Amino acid sequence: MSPMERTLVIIKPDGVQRGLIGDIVARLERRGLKVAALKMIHMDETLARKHYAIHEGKPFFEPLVKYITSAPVVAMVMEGRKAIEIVRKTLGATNPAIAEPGTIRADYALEIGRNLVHGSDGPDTAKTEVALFFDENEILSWARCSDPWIFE
Ligand code: IDP
Ligand code: MG
Repeated sequence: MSPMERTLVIIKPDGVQRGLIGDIVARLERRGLKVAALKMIHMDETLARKHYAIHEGKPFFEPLVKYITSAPVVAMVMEGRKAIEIVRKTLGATNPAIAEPGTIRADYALEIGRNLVHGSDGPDTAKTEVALFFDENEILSWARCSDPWIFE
């Protein structure tokens, strides 16, 4: 059986501004993923540049930093077996225009530069991104009464 994973999810400024926090959290939660940490923050430029460091130098990097720091975001740690891959699949392709219907990006967004949500793309990035946004004591290990009905 695959081990429990933790992954970072961010509801980006467009998701917050458009009143979609509840819908986005609900979609992830109702799949069975467990919220291990959640907070609203206004990302500063230093955090944004660190978080998106891999994209530095690309044409969309500066607009991306501007977008992600333009207004508050909601940062979450989601937990579950295969949580990293499951979150990515639930969010959909980076470009909402070609994301599969039924994914968050396809159902709520149109453009790549306003794609609502972030999800870590692998075990290494999940670890570093979670640590970038949350102190260890902000992440809760808790028994959810529905766990045995979700995890075999
Ligand atoms: P991901 O968020 O699906 O992992 P990445 O390729 O890591 O996608 O890109 C990070 C973020 O940068 C995207 O979610 C999107 O907000 C933005 N981005 C990526 N490519 C483009 C682009 O071509 N134009 C505008 N923004 C982009
Ligand atoms: Mg990425």
